[in-house]
Amino acid sequence: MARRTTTSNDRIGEGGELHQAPAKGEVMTTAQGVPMSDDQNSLRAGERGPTLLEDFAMREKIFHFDHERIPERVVHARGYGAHGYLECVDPVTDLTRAAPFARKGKRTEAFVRFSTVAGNLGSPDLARDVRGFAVKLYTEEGNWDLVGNNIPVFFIQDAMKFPDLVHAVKEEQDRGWPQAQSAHDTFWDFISLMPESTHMTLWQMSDRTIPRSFRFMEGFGVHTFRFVNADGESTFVKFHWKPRQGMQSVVWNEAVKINGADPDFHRRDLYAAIEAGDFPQWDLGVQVFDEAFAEEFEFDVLDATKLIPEEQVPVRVIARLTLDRVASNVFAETEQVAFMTQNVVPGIDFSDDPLLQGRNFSYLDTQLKRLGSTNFTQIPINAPRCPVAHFQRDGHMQMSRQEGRANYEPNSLGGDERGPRADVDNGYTSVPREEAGQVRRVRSETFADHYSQARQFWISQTDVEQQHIVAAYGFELGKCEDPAIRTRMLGNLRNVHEDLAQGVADELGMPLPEANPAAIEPRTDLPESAALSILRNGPDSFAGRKLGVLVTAGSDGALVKAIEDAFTGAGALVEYVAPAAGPLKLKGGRKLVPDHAVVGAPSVLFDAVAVVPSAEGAQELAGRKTARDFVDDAFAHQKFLAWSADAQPLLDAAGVTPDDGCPELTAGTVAGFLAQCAALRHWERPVQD
Ligand code: HDE
Repeated sequence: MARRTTTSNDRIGEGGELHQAPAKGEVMTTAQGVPMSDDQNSLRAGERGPTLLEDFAMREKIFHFDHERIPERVVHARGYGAHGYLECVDPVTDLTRAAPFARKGKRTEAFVRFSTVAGNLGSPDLARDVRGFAVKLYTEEGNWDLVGNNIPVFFIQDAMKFPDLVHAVKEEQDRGWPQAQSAHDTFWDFISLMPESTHMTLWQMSDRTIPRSFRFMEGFGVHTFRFVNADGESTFVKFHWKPRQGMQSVVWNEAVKINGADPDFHRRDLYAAIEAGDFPQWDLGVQVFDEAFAEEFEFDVLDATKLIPEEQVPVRVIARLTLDRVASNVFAETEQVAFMTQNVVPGIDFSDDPLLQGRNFSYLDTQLKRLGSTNFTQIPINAPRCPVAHFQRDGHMQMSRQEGRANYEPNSLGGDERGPRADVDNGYTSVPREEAGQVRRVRSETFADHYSQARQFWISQTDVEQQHIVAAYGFELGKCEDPAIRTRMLGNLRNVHEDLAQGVADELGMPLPEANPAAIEPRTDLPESAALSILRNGPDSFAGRKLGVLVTAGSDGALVKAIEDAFTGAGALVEYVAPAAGPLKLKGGRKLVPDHAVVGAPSVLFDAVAVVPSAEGAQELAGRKTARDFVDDAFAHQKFLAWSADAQPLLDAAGVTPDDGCPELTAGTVAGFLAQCAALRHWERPVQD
């Protein structure tokens, strides 16, 4: 029932309890539809006597409540979803007959779920972790799920090792911690013994795993798939999601603090952006290549620990994804949505990537375990939007009243009694392909180079990004209790790049060990790839970002208005932070209701800050730790920090000496501040840790 205040139709019961009248004439019922007369009191014998077994209404209510939880996802438990659509911008009918790409402007309904991997359902959003990027497309030829991540490579090459990887990263079994973290012994123990994981750990230790929000990260299908056209011709394809908002991450110290200040930071961000009409968008791009390219490429295109540099096979944008509607019920939609890699449609097919093959096997099991019935495809969020007709029958929670007489095929009954038949010409057909070889448990030699692309990733990063990677390895390995794990990991990193290994060794205060033996001598000739860097692919404006404005009673109303107009005019969000949550009056008379009290809104929640208190307000804030931290953290996190002359005492108390990223604000300098903010961070400011 909707929350509301009491109305004249509400009644007070004999015990003084409130009985609310129904909204919109809607009467509360039991699950069987029986109207309820009382939702406050159980049925009892005598005013102070025992509750009766006869109370079917209470029994039913509590029975249902007791069974509300379903098992969370074994990985990717923590996630958040939204609805939207995919719009074709470049029909590629020569490459694929997949329905979404049939013609320019064609829209296909979509549901997307973003997630972290390791943490449980209630874990914080800013854990250092890979993000899931799972897209369900409800095409007219069935559901197509692209169940990807925000990193284009993976930790392992063969599905056989997935349970080991997940066991290693999850809480340690003998102690039950740490939650949502890879910074512990079992994870790095496993990784240090798995050279094939090295490339992925470079991505994992980069800022890719602490995204500013889901809106500002890339997504990847990871595996090589196939496109198949109407003539049955196939090509290989890799899928990319490119955020039209540009890429952006936070810094580690900030991530740690966001987790405390707002553990729901990412889900709140997505919800708020969509509700504000600032719909996030991604370009869907494809790298298309043929068998000949696959043969000549330096690595095996079936190896999920490798990527194909965009410089080698450019990304062609074919569609645009827009998220324009939040889920109306998180359990019904985000929790019950069942993604499966094996959900493909005519025009899409698999490659022999052993990780993908294993996934295709796995995802059906997990849905049965979590959703409890083979009929999970009938839950509205999972149900295809096109007609469904088959002879699958019955099972728990069957919602479909399948009509007609025959529930088998072949049958000879006529008319509607007969039921559906397969369509030889247009039904889904797997690409005919030759497969041969001995049946063996084996890893192809072509998968054996574990370090060359890791090195390519490293040399493609800017200095700032390299420093962050070194610091992240230092932090994570520093959390390991067993020194042998650190040594082994450093031995792996020596195979990637000496600067990286030395940097991490310095962070750990350890000497560099010998390089670990490598199955194949790492290559040093792979060129830099600009596409691998976040900072080289950032936004060109502050649109979609959030400015935190620290105000007090008596702040200069004209200056506050100039800031608000400039930033909201540029598509940014402005939120006000004040000493307390109650309304205050600015100089000039405007009454302002702040969005936050400073105690609950540290500057980590904003992309840039403006500190514009009154002179008196600045004195008062200078005496408050939360206000000093607001300023100090913004500065330490290399944010743009603008201030009015009256703010000086607060800056002094916070120990901040303004640099080029800290312009003094007057009505005339607001535009310059806004322009500066497009760079998102003043990376030139020395790091403080
Ligand atoms: Fe998953 N994965 N995975 N995975 N995965 C699941 O399915 C699995 C892998 C990914 O928002 C589970 O419904 C195996 C790679 C995402 O609901 C489970 C293997 C990639 C999501 C499962 C992999 C992913 C999942 C858990 C190795 C990136 C969340 C709950 C062979 C390309 C989807 C569920 C959502 C979820 C198994 C490897 C991405 C258990 C066995 C590689 C984004 O079925």
